[in-house]
Amino acid sequence: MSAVLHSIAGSRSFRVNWLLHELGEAVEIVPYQIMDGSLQAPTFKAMSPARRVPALEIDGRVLYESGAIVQYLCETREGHKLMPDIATDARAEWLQWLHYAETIAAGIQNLNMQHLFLPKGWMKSPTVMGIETKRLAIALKAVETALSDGREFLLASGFSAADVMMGFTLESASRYVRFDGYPLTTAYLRRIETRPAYSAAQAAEGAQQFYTQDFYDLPEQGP
Ligand SMILES: N[C@@H](CCC(=O)N[C@@H](CS)C(=O)NCC(=O)O)C(=O)O
Repeated sequence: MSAVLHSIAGSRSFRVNWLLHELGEAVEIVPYQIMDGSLQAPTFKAMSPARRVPALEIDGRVLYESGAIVQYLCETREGHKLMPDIATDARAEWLQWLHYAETIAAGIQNLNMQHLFLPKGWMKSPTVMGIETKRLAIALKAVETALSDGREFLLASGFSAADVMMGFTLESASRYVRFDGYPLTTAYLRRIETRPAYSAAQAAEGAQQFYTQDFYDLPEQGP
């Protein structure tokens, strides 16, 4: 039976979608939308207590935290090179990147709230937007620094599920932070986008649901 992925196109569920494609595992995608109330449906709430995507029905269980799902898939599937051996330096580094992707995603989420979802201008805070943009720019520097030794992916050993966790996250980050200052990260992003499983996952979920602009500038600060 194929896995069932509850998903919003262009959200963190892309990580799971992409990884399943990297693993060559069949997935049925159930689409939701961020603002139409579909995440509040009782059937979905029963699967995802925070009413967020991704939620994945797989192997007779439901999992609803993207990093945990990525690690679960790597640990339970065989014949791939997406996770280094346990108790190695590379595994420690892999785990750190897996979770660091959420540090970056949290910044994006805060900026999405300010720029995209707060419905009235008076609800938005230019101060919070400025601080969150700066914090995101700082968090992104860790990726640029890691790539500065010439490695092509987050781990020196090559492409792994850590890149899957980071991939969609960087694409969204580039809507808020100018990537001119991050040339290695820009090249890395282009590299991961050329993976066939990345394009196949994008085709499977359809157009992203969040952004109508390539870049969101900070609003003018008052007095
Ligand atoms: N840490 C969770 C975060 C999940 C999350 O916040 N998902 C967002 C989409 S990227 C969502 O469903 N948001 C809906 C909402 O906040 O109402 C994970 O990585 O799975």
